[in-house]
Amino acid sequence: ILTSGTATASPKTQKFLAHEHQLLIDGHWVPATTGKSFDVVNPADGTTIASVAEGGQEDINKAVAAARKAFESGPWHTMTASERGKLIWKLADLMDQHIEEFAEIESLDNGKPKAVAQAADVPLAIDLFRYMAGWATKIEGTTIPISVPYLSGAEFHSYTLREPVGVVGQIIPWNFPLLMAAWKLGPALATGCTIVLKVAEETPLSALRLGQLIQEAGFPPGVINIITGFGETAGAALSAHPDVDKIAFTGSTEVGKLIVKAAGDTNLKKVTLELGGKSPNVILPDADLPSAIAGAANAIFFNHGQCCCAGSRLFVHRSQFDQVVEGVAEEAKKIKLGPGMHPDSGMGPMVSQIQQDRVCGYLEAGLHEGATAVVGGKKHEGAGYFVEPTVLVDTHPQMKVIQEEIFGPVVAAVPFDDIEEVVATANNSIYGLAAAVWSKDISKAHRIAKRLKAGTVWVNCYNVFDASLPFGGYKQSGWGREMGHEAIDLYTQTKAVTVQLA
Ligand code: TXE
Repeated sequence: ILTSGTATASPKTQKFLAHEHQLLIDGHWVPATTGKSFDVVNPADGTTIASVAEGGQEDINKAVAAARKAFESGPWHTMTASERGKLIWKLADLMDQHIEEFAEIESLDNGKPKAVAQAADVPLAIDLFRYMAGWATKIEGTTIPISVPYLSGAEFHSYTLREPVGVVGQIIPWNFPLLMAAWKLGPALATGCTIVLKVAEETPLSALRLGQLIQEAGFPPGVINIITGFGETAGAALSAHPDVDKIAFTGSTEVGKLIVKAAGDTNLKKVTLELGGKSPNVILPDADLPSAIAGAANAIFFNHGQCCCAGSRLFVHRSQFDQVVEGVAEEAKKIKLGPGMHPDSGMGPMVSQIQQDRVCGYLEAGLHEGATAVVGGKKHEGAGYFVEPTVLVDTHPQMKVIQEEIFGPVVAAVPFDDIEEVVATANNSIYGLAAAVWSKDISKAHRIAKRLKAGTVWVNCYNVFDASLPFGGYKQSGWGREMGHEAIDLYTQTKAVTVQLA
């Protein structure tokens, strides 16, 4: 583990961290109604880096009221689509001026290497806003020829309008704090919704910095409200609020089910969910092995395995199993663990002690049930919430490490003998978020891609994202899609208008 040489944050970031962090409601930064706040911890060493307001039920009520007012009667309501698009683009331009600062905040708050945040999280978030800015002016209805049998001779002109769904509650996790905020805010803004964003308690900071830029860009008051607070209080209040028209949630499948229940028990608000995964990564015997091995390592170790689409089940043909396992284990050994702010860190800590304990609990259970760790297998003792990159073998299908999402740098490698078998095993999961196939035979790869029950299938690559590609889950990995035009569809509703011609 890298212990010395960690860079200190830039003066800009330090100034931001030292700031008083409040809630953004109706265009103003305000303290929590209760006056309470909570500490934000740097997972690389457990130190407190900031204190943020602890929003609760009352703050959610105020934020929803502000969002409702902005939706029904504020300037947002009458703004043209082009003006909306320009504002979103302006926000992206402002973010462009602060890429390094965002990367530092993300690294200190979440633990990920600053270089990774700077190369992936922040540019992807900016790109998402630009992509969605373009959509604002392209949301169109259709004209539909109708013939009504019981009104013969009557003439009609029918068309559809696509209208914003209304006040949207958005609840996001801690693994890609800024990017998840962008995935949620972008389509909601493009379609003309207003928003109450509840960020994860582990990682509230980058969204608060974004809030400052939202103010600077000039979004009207109440269009975007940002609440820091806990899931069981602020999150639950948002999902049960009777005046919220839709909840968009990313997080655990367990909480996803609570959100659906809260919607059903209150106003049947629309719900979209992006939940957990246990994604299969299949290496066929005719794959280009060096790239498949590097890809398999990236599939699980990127973002410390804290990715909903992490390639956590690695299926390799028996003839190449040992070679691939050894190759992935070698990649794991090369990864330098260290604080995200260390320039040589390849992998930072888990986001929190809770997450470190959760991942280690899975490792202990797996090893106890008979799995073998070829590399890794435990946490790193000492300050910070580090877990060693791990490759498990000798698993069987009933083990928790095969069935459940670990959300850490732990891959289980499983041999297979033929394609029928591997397709069935790959699909044998309650989840269906992502999958990958490695093969030089592109026809075979296409055929398998079609049979894998997952919302995303990568062929000869992994973790490839673009704002234009829909992302979301089959089965218990979720409802609906984020990004692409499907996200636009899910933040709008269709109105059919029929006019009888005189
Ligand atoms: O998630 P939670 P946690 C999975 C992953 C991880 C596990 C637990 O397997 O190990 O979930 O992580 C808010 N009503 N994923 O506990 O609790 C919470 O405040 C409303 C997969 O962090 O689901 C946060 O903002 N909201 C995943 C958000 O939900 C509630 C990303 C996520 O927290 C709430 C994260 C409630 N009752 C974890 N309880 C992915 N799909 O990418 C919590 N929240």
